[in-house]
Amino acid sequence: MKVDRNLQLKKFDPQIAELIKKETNRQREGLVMIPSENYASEAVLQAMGTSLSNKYSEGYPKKRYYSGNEFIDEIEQLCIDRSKELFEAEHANVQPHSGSSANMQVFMACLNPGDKVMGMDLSQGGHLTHGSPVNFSGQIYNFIPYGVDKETELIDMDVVRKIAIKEKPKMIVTGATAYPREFDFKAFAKIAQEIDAYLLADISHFVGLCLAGVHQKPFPHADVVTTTTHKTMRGPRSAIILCKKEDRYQKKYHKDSKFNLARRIDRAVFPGTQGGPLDHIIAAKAVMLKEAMQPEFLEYQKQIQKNAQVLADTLRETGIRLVSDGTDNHLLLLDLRPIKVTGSDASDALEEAYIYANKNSIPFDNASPFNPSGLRLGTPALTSRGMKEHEMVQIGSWISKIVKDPKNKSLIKKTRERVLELTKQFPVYETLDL
Ligand code: DSN
Repeated sequence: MKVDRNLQLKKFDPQIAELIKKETNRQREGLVMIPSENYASEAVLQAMGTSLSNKYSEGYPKKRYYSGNEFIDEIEQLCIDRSKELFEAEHANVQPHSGSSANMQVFMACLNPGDKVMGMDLSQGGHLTHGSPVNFSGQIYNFIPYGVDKETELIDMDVVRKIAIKEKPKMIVTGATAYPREFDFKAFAKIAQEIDAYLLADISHFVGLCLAGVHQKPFPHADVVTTTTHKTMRGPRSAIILCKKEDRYQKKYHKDSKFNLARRIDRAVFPGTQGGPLDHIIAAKAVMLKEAMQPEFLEYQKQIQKNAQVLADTLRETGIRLVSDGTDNHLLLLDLRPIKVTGSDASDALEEAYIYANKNSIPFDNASPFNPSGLRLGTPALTSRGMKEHEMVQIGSWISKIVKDPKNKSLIKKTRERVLELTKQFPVYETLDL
């Protein structure tokens, strides 16, 4: 039975209601393969569209600046408790609005402006907030980049160690947005501890794989962990910070502070960089965490990885070069230089066939970031729809044909028809009349 959740919206603002419907249909009909996108469950969507959006609750549970927070306190506390349990963390702050905010808050809690930090270069797979010069991170802090080896396209931990010993940063940031391999948190922690540096693991992309034990868990190695909640977690657009309670370098770097690491993180979130938390989003994060505690979540994460590997095999067999020759996680980075196609041309042609991927720089790319030489593909959203190895072989072959021949309109049209047939067999948001 369809539930018309948008009756009032349709009556009052049919223009916006219609556009929301069109966007939902686009997501239903197409193959969402941008690795940072996913389908939040209907339960998560429902928690977001609620009266909780009306409330102000600056502060933390039982310590608010506004009255009327009896139920909000319970919701935020549930979200905190579930986060700590799931991530095996000593402390959790569930108020950050986004991954970028979360990283900013961690830097503020641990560093001073001008401090040295090591992060993965954006052009080699890192995130904007890992020190890009156009981002606050690269402007406020002195970021020293590390990247991948030119031959293997993998992070070389000996090189990371050499840079760390030479530069002596106060923090090392691990994690990336376009690195198809696993991060060795234990090895990063060993290096960080050699030079008395904090280790921040930004696990936003592959968080689900860590929780499922498919990838190394960041605790106890990292001091602080940040994650977004909408990628492999399938939650709302938001983030969480997890950390140890005590600061192993309190005496060295924060001897004048009466606050431990957990308290400094909380203060950096509120009042440091945010005002009122988004209580409807915190409720949705709590729902997401409950979903992640179910056995199906582990199976889902394992399937994301299996699907990525089959997609990689299929593309490789059809002559497409993959950065690092494969994947360990949920994403693949295609090097389009050998087939003389640009990332934009490939992504535009795929979009016409209702296959959504994103153009992306590849390591040592000479092309501009606006028209880079790579294409990034991911499997989380397809896996949420129930697609498995069989579908990945099919989809891989469609993608391969289109990226090799992006101007072939009849191929694109034929593929679009097949995409529509396939997505009908794997419906999403069936019961919602969005
Ligand atoms: N913009 C996100 C991504 O697409 O990977 C990272 O924040």
